[in-house]
Amino acid sequence: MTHKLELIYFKMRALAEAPRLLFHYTNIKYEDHMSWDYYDKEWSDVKPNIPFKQLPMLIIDKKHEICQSMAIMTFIENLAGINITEPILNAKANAIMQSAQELFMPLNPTVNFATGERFIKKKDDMTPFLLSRFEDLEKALKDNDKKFFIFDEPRACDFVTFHHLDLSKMLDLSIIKKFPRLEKFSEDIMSIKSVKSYLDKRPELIDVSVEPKLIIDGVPHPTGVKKT
Ligand SMILES: N[C@@H](CCC(=O)N[C@@H](CS)C(=O)NCC(=O)O)C(=O)O
Repeated sequence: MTHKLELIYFKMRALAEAPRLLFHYTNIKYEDHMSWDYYDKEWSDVKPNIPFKQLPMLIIDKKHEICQSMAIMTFIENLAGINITEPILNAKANAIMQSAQELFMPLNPTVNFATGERFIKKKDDMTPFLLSRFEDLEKALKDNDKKFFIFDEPRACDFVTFHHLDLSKMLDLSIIKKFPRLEKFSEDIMSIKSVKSYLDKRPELIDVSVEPKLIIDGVPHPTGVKKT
């Protein structure tokens, strides 16, 4: 059965990124909407009526509103029929996914919004945590001896991890450079044809740490939750 899938988010490269990557990888058609275009209202007016008052949210068949990016990832995996059914492997994949997802804060807000001295302070403060978590992720990859975290083909946990690793390059490129196995993992994800074609055409995030903007249809827009 084909569902109508509408992903609602903001102008930022953050929690909608892994769902978008997984949609492209699994070749599942979906629509991508900015909150203000979808609802024709400011986010502050929309927020109180969203099930968990935050985005991204996936609307299925104009009826089911699914918040929480990890729930969206699990749904896409199930829909594509690539969910990991073996209980132990499934648990390991979930542990990877949650451990990568914990990188969200403060990495994603810092790269998307922080500027000047605040950017530098936040970067310096989070670097020990990033180094420690990257070390754990690198070890998990090495221990498993597969191309990706669970199999030789990527699953939801791989795309969540990829997103945060990829964003860390805009915080401080030298961090991932300390982890050659994670760099190889990133390159392997980026070289998947359907993923590469998405990465090549997604809005570019520019002027990080100065005045972050996304280039949407050739026009630079400041990151944020407001229509520009
Ligand atoms: N745990 C949630 C976090 C969602 C979240 O933090 N969303 C932020 C954007 S990345 C948001 O909606 N910010 C606007 C607001 O809170 O009003 C998830 O994984 O989806």
